[in-house]
Formats: sequence, structure tokens, C-alpha cells
Amino acid sequence: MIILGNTEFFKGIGKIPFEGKESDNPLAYKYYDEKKVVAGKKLKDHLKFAVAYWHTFGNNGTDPFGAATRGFNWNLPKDPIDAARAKADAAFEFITKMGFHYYCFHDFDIVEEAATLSKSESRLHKITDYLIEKQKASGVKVLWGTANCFSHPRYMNGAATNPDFKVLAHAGAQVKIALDTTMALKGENYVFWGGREGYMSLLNTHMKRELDHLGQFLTLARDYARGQGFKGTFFIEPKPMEPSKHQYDYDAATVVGFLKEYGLQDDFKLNIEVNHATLAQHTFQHELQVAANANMLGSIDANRGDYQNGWDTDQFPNNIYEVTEAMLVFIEAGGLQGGGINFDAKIRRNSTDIEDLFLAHIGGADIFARALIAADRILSNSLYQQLKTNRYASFDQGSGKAFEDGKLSLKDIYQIALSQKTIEPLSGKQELYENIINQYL
Ligand code: XLS
Ligand code: NI
Ligand code: NI
Repeated sequence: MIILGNTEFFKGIGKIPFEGKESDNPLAYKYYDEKKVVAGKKLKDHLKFAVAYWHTFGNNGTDPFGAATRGFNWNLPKDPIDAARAKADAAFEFITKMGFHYYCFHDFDIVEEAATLSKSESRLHKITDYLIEKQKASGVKVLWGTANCFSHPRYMNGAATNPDFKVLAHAGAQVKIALDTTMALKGENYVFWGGREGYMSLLNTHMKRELDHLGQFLTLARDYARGQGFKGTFFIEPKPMEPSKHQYDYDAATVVGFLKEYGLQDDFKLNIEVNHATLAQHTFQHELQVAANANMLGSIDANRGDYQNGWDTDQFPNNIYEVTEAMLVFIEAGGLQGGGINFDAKIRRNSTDIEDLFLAHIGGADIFARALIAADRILSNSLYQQLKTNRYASFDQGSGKAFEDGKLSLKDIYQIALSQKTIEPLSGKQELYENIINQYL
């Protein structure tokens, strides 16, 4: 078991340096040079890497078939506030050693939930004061906060979509407190991920009523936070299933439609998670593109799934080809609106060395940095953009342009088609696009 030191939790590991791709030092960045300027911006400002409090400082390796394989010294103190402070010490040591500037949390990641709502709230006040001090001392900030409205058994039938108003009210109170906490910590954004907002069986579910409740709940949360002066962005994190059989925030397209239906499109954007895209049978880049089309590409939860099995394995990202395709969408969309790249990923159960947490985050940061650099070069040096532009050239002038401008009727199009003699095949050139990506990696 990993048993970490007391005052210095990650003993023997210093600040992770950037050493470049020739380095064989496993505890060094090969691509993530935070000050490197790409497309007019430093890598650290493009990517805004964040550590996920729950996985990195909470995951002890349990799975449905087995016990913990890792132990954390910060869990040793009996008093929950002492334990929370120790965990915060470890978290800030880790984030600082990684050279990251952000973290993300659920309310009950930063302190253990108490037996009653009001006791939980007072615990959160205490740890918030401590975190404010840690943030001041280190310069580390909150990318986003959220409320865990899915773990406790009270949420087994949902939180905002629970058929029992009492549970909805409890979730509302929890969200209010989590918003207060996020604002006190100067969090830049606030996330809603609805693991229990959906159903296990449609037979016992009034879907329309539940969706209306969700829309109303999010409206109240937005109005409250805005009333308190919160300027950040709210994110919805789509996921199709797990733990529910069906989740209402199924994928990016579903969420965009939902936000527009309930009038939330000006305050909410999307937090796209790689593995959730996989579960929805989409690629990561597809989900980014759908969000970007709606001007709602807010943030990213970075991880990867496993193509041989169908659940949220939350592995650290490592597929350079895929991430490069995603970064093409990212750059073309003008980056993220308010958010960053949060490593919502966990090391494997049998990764039991202290350094494994570092290696995982180094790999994740390097893959995104390398992909962003490659994507920028593809966009500025290769034929990629020209090929794509040419593909649609028939809409840049003449009848195609008139169609785009809304100047043609269906009858006009009919006349045009009658006068066309032949239609020459226009190759999609997919293999060429694929080769270009490969060339620039
Ligand atoms: C679970 C989600 C969760 C959210 C935050 O699958 O990814 O971790 O990011 O509640
Ligand atoms: Ni996530
Ligand atoms: Ni997830």
C-alpha cells in the first residue's frame, strides 16, 4: 500500500521539470512546456490543466470485486476536518509539484459529508477557509466546483429529477451550498453532472415531468448564483448512461437542445468528457464539434475509455492521433469558453507506487500539449484547411452562394438541376486527410 509521508506527502518527488522529448527522465515533461507559445497563446493558458480531487486524492483502488489497493495518510486523522486539511495539504503539494494551476472538486471530496445538511454545511465552511489560505499561498485556483448529488442512497431515484420533492429540495440545498463554496473559493465555473438524472426503467418514470423539473432546478441554481454575483459559466457534462440506464444529458446534441428548450443557453455551456463520448458511441472530436457549433464548447474532462469494454474506465489519455483530431476542433473553435482540461481520470487499481499518480498526469499533459502543437502546425502549414475549404467551394459563389444566402426557392433549385448536364464525382480524400495528421505528429 502507498503510505505517504506526513508533512511532505509525496516524498522524493520534486517539481516536475520540462526536459523535452529527448529526455529519458520519467518524471519530466517531454512536450508540456507551459510557457511555449502556440497559436498566439501560452500552452498553460490554452489548456488550463486541472487535477480532479475525487480521483487523484480519493481513489483507493476499490472496484466491485475487490478492496482498496492504496492507502492515504491524509485519511488517518479521525476528525473529519483534520482529515480534510491533511487531504488539502497533499492536494496542493501534488498540484504544485505538477506545475498545474487548477483543481476541480465535488462538495464532499473536500470534506466528508456529515449526518445532517447543516453539519455538512458547517464542515464545508471550515474547509473552505483552509482552502482559501492554501490557494493564496500557492496561486492554485478552482477551475470548477460541483455537488455530489449521486453517491448518497437518498439519490437512488435521482436528485433534481427525483419523484419525491423532499429529495429534490435536499439536492437544491446541496447545490446552493456547493455554489456558495465555489464562489467563496473564487471558482471560475460550476458543473452539473447528472449521474442519477435519468431512469432505470421508463415504466415507472414520467419523463416529461422529470425534464421540466430539471429545467426548473437549473434555472433556480443559475438565478441564485447570478444574484450572488457569480460571473462564471455553468457547464453541463453529458453522459449517456452509468450509473443510470439512461441519463437525460445523453450527449452534446441532446444537452444543446435541452438548454435551448429551457432558456438556459446564455449561461450554460458544455463540459465534454472523452470517455462519455465513447459511451454515447461518438468520438471525442464529434462531441467537441457539436458543442462548438452551438458556441457552447466550455470545458473538457480528459480521460479515455477502453474500446474492448463498455464502461467509464476513466483511464488517462494517451492516444496521440485521437487527441490531435480533437485539438483541430479545439483550435478551430477558438479554444474553450471559460473552462480548461480537467484530468477526470484514475490510475489503474494495480498502479500502487507513489510516482504513478505523477506519471499518469505527466502523460496526460504531454499528450494534450503534443496534440495541440501538432494540430496548430496542421492548420497553419499543411493542406488541411485548404482541402476543406475547396470541398465546399461550390457554395462560395453562384447558385451555391445564393442557396446559402437564402435566395433560392425549391423551384429555383429544380430549374438549376434540370440544366445541369453531369455531376462529376468529388473525392472525399479521407486517406489524404489521415496521412496529413500522421505526417505532423
Ligand atoms: C462521472 C463524471 C463525474 C463528473 C463530476 O462519470 O465524469 O466525475 O465529472 O461529477
Ligand atoms: Ni467528468
Ligand atoms: Ni466520467
